[in-house]
Amino acid sequence: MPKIYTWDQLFSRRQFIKGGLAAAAFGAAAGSGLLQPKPGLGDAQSTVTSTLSGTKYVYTICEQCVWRCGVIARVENGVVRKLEGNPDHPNNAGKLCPRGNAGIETLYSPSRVKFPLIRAGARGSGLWRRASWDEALTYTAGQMKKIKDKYGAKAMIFNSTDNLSQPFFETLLKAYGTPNYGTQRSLCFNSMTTGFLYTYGVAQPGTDYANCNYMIFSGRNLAEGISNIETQEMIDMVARGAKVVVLDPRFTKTAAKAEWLPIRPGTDLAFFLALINVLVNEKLYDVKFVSQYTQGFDELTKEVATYTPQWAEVQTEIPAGTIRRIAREFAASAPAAIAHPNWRTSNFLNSFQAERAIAVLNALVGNWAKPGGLIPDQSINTAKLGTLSHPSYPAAVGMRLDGVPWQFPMVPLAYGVLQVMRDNILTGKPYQAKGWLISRQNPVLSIPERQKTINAIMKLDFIGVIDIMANDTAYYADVILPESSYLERYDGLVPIGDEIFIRQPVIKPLYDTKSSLMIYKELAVKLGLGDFLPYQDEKDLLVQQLKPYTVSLEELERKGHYRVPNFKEDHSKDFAFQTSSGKIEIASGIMAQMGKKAVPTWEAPPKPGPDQFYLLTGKTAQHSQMFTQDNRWLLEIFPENKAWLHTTVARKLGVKTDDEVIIESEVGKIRIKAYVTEGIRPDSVFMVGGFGHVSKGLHFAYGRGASDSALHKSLADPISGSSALSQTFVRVSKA
Ligand SMILES: Nc1nc2c(c(=O)[nH]1)N[C@H]1C(S)=C(S)[C@@H](COP(=O)(O)OP(=O)(O)OC[C@H]3O[C@@H](n4cnc5c(=O)[nH]c(N)nc54)[C@H](O)[C@@H]3O)O[C@H]1N2
Ligand SMILES: Nc1nc2c(c(=O)[nH]1)N[C@H]1C(S)=C(S)[C@@H](COP(=O)(O)OP(=O)(O)OC[C@H]3O[C@@H](n4cnc5c(=O)[nH]c(N)nc54)[C@H](O)[C@@H]3O)O[C@H]1N2
Ligand code: SF4
Ligand SMILES: [Mo]
Repeated sequence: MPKIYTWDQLFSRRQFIKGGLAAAAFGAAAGSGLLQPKPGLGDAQSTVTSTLSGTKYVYTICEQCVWRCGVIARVENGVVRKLEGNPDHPNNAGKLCPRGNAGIETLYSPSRVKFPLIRAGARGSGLWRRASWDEALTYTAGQMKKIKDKYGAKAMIFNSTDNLSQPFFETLLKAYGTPNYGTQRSLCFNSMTTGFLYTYGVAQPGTDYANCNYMIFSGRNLAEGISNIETQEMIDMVARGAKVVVLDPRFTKTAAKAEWLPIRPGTDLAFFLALINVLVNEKLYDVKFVSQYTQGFDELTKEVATYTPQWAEVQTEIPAGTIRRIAREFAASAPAAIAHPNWRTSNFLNSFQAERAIAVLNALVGNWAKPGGLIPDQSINTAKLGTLSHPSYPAAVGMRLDGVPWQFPMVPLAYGVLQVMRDNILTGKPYQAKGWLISRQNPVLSIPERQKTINAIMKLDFIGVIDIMANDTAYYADVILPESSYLERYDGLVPIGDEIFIRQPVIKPLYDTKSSLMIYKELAVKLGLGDFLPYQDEKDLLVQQLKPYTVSLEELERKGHYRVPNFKEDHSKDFAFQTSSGKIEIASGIMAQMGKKAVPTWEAPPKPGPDQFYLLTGKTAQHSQMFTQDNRWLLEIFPENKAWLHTTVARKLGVKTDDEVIIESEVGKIRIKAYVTEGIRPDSVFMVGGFGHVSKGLHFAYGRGASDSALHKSLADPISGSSALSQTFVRVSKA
């Protein structure tokens, strides 16, 4: 009879300290206090001395979020002591954010899953038994085969969020033959990428901060929703005196560096339509650029005629005079002026229209491919890796459970609609899903209506999770395949511009864990699909990726990056817009074809009822997504989320900062501490997402703060599939 462990036994600190290697590492790096002062790199002399005494510096890539900054790890006698930013890396130019610095704690965390686990009690009961890798993979493959044989490959769903080895996960799911793949995109940027795709034929144009003199952000908080180098560039922009405007119902750290416009949630579209109205009426647009590169201007002129600044003032609560002034300032700075595409624009169902208006506004001032403007498709000018040849994929048979394209004909296939996929596990329509394999994603906390996600999991025959820790989704899994942390493993190589970067182990794995590259490979072998991932081990794969180049893997490991010689940028296609007309589509061909208004148009967002508030969500600089809330170093500087309430609202409720409040929506109810501030509109409540974990396997995060995903309604924009995370209205009362 195998020994059965509870989560407490598996992950208690006492248990952890008993483990030999782990104990050494824990004692050295994590210490007894919550936040051990981080060891400094030291001066040149001590560096030399310590090199003699077993110190090494290893180049690698951060994975405390999705941004992929360059890291130099200082390792002393097998213990990681310090992570520094790699000054030669274009994503961060030598700087790490708080989360990057705290990566050591991710490595040495007692919440790590240290060996494969198979569920030994009811789902979510927290009872597990240790399994060997062979047993865990055989079990996983067995379940997946059974589902495929009985119900077809389509009954198995694969999920993962952006990561370096994601292409190999995608290979596995295509080889398996399912049409069902869920990423985070519809919770994140679908309205932006779809809006820009349907205007420019480019989903994510870049932004030239270095030369830009006027930037408008709407719902983008770069100072806290960090994109490392972009955050640095934005700060540099402010420092050199360029103008930044921030539309946000909340006084963010970015707003503090800018002209802050506390816009009414959901009305950014009205603001941008009014800017377009002023540009058109006052002939402030780039006439030559518009006639040469765009189509649909006349239709736009008619549409925006009524979207005056006075009209927009009523919607947005931003004075008409301010709107008109900003339109004029923006045009005067053009083409070195950008209405930023933003990022997590999944705020309202009308966010797609807002993004289309933003895309069109940029086109009107002709900032495309100009200094200080939007930068065309950067993927063209990126070094190419060697590819692996494999058999052709089987046809993926069946309708997609996320409704693309049968319910969402305009959502690009690659983006999907994750929240609808989850809903259809529950409805069983158009067919019943039976299995879910999830890698590097935490849908229990990231998809709106948390309880629905848990119910969906309970309905399945099988759920397998690949994670480094006992996160919420893993807590409900039948099998956990533990990945080595990013400081212990290789991943696929990363080309950026003319350079190729490597993630490599800075120490050997502390536990019985594997890289996802090998987990996918070994799972593929057990499924009889080994030929699709044709590498023996990680190094073999990396050598194949480097095949087009003369550099050896050893040299890449030593230097951390490789610059492709004689790399020439290709700008010949900058103005070859991949739209149906070949032009920038102010009037979108695809919108017209689908019987919708082709130019950006006003869609009124719903408003909260009396005694209700908009519920806003977002990031804080000290945490990543649904992941770092267990990291003790980060908890030291941001211990829990609180509900932001405006002073007048708090007074009315009789609530002070740190008093508990009850927040209730149509779908859920939570209890959370209040944070009373002038920095939010009186009609809104804000919470940082990612807290309120349900997994008892998370030592430090369990029971901290509350999850707004328990309150969020599930919505999906019919055009982009975007999830509308600000379109939930709540009631607040004193607890
Ligand atoms: N530190 C840190 N950095 C991160 C991440 C992280 O988790 N932590 N995550 C990364 C990821 S995946 C993403 S997508 C980005 C997200 O980066 P951002 O999109 O910049 O950040 P968010 O905080 O998600 O949302 C920004 C703001 O939108 C505001 N908002 C809500 N509704 C509305 C509205 O209707 N109109 C307007 N104008 N504003 C509104 C919120 O108040 C919030 O301040 O950050 C990335 N960087
Ligand atoms: N309430 C609310 N909901 C949101 C948002 C919000 O602001 N508020 N933001 C939305 C946005 S913008 C996004 S992008 C999504 C993100 O939502 P998800 O993609 O679900 O969230 P992540 O936190 O990125 O999930 C990462 C998972 O990977 C695990 N992990 C971390 N490192 C590794 C590793 O090296 N290997 C493996 N295998 N696993 C690892 C973590 O433990 C965690 O379980 O959430 C969306 N949902
Ligand atoms: S932005 Fe911060 S957490 Fe993200 S990769 Fe860079 S250093 Fe790491
Ligand atoms: Mo995101």
